[in-house]
Amino acid sequence: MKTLKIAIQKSGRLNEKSVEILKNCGLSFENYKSSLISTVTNFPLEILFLRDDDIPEYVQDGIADLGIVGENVIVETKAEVSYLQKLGFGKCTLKIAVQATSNIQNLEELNGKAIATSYPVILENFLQEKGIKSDVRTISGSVEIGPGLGLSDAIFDIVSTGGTLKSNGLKPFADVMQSEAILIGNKSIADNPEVAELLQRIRSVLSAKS
Ligand code: PRT
Ligand code: ZN
Repeated sequence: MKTLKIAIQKSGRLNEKSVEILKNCGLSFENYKSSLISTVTNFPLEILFLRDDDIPEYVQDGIADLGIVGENVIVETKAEVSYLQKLGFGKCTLKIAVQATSNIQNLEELNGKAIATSYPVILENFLQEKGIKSDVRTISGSVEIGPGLGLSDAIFDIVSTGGTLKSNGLKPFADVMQSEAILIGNKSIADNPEVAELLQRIRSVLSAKS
């Protein structure tokens, strides 16, 4: 029997809930902060702890069979993977935001404007769909400070409570995408009986919760 591999986030917003759902499925494993791989002792499964950005490609390429990652990261990396199950945590909305004082009213007004983001693929898809041509500036983090410094007219980022936008003098302008953590699988694992067993256990954990 081949040992399956599942990739989850090593640390960050999805780590704790990813570990929790696997433990609630009855899987026994050590969860040392320092280890990158953990072997499940009562199921043919290994857990790989990775940066979330790497998870979709690892699953696409078959280095991991399964993964737990935010839908936004799957879309952004353009990875070709199967969506097996939404997991109900890590919920957020990706939004375009502008300065709280801005009097920008409609999407057309974003034409020719600079928008700073760490998610250029998702943003470009949205702008193209709406027929808007903006100057998309990709930066790796802290996009919220851009408008205040005059680096960009708007930002596109993940929002959950809205507190970060507010404390940086910004307000939401347009919702682009909803996201939550998703269990993904390599395209070729559909008929694997261990995957089916794990999926069934995950679904019963989720339905016991709701
Ligand atoms: O180290 P690694 O690369 O693995 O992690 P990371 O730092 O890239 O990601 P991490 O742990 O911050 O987020 C992992 C995933 O959690 C994201 O890809 C989303 O799918 C999901 N998620 C849910 C969020 C948020 N909520 C969230 N609020 N990801 C980020 N944020 C950030 C956002 O970027 C902004 O800076 O929180 C801030 C806004 O939060 P509010 O509550 O002030 O609106
Ligand atoms: Zn990341």
